[in-house]
Amino acid sequence: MDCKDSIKIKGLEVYAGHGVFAKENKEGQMFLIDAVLFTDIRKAGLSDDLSYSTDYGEVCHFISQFFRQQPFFLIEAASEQLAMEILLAFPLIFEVEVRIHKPHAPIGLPFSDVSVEIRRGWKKAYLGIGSNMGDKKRYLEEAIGKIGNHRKIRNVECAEMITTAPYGGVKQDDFLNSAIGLETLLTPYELLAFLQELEGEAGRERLIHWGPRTLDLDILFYQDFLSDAPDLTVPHPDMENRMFVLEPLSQLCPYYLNPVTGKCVKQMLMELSKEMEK
Ligand code: A4P
Ligand code: MG
Repeated sequence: MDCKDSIKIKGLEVYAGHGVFAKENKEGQMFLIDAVLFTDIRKAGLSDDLSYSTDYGEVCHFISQFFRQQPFFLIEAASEQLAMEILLAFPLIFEVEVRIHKPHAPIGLPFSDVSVEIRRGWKKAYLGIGSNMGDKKRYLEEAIGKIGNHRKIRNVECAEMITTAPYGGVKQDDFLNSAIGLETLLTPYELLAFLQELEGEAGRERLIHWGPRTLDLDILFYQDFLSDAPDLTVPHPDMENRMFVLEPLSQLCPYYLNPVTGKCVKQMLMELSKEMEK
């Protein structure tokens, strides 16, 4: 989301028991909360209709209630959980900045304030999915179902499933492949860990590199995240050589740009098709 519109809440007072000391949990103290809600305001602005926006009064009550219901040791934890819950409860907010002030923290020195500030939001990601063992269609469908049921994943869309010849030189059965688009509150590494959990649940064994598998899930793109770490390389470094990736991906996001090469999915697909005709 490129939209820079926001609704700002400043200095919401909430009396709560967060802190590492038992006295803080028992007696409580005053916290001040600021929140910036990033949301597209255009439609509400033109129509003057609240149903196209998020009611900031409702958000304030939500924050106040959440903040009082469970004591955290750390304001870091309180901000993290609060940001997630706001994003889950108010779907039009695509990003949120939360700042928690603890001006009466028991520091034992004169000071005016201490605060923690974080920014969290929904990120767009695209995955490649494949199987070439057992009931391939069921493995794909089950994984897609589990991805859709994850609390921190929404708006899951799938390309058609296509049968593809094995790529990479290992003699093996044909694959069933597809691509998945989604929005997530998971970080790239949290998303990878979740996908590896799903591969494990499908009985995936890592015997031969590029060999047969019940389920393979790769992160192709994750918003503007770039990484060349061996345990997570994003964008997927070999995507432009893989018809079984580009074909389904081009159904979902033909004009999505690979931030490394500057080429969109459709262009990569056209170039690979030409290459293969030679
Ligand atoms: N890893 C690094 N980057 C990523 C990423 N972006 N997404 C690491 C997911 N994982 C990533 O993967 C090995 C390691 O890659 C993981 O530990 C992870 O931390 P793996 O799935 O355990 O092993 P692998 O699948 O043998 O290797 P790799 O490189 O993932 O293989 P690919 O690239 O998935 O290719 N032919 C057709 N027609 N259709 C296919 O789907 N798939 C492959 C496997 C070969 N030929 C195919 C197909
Ligand atoms: Mg893989």
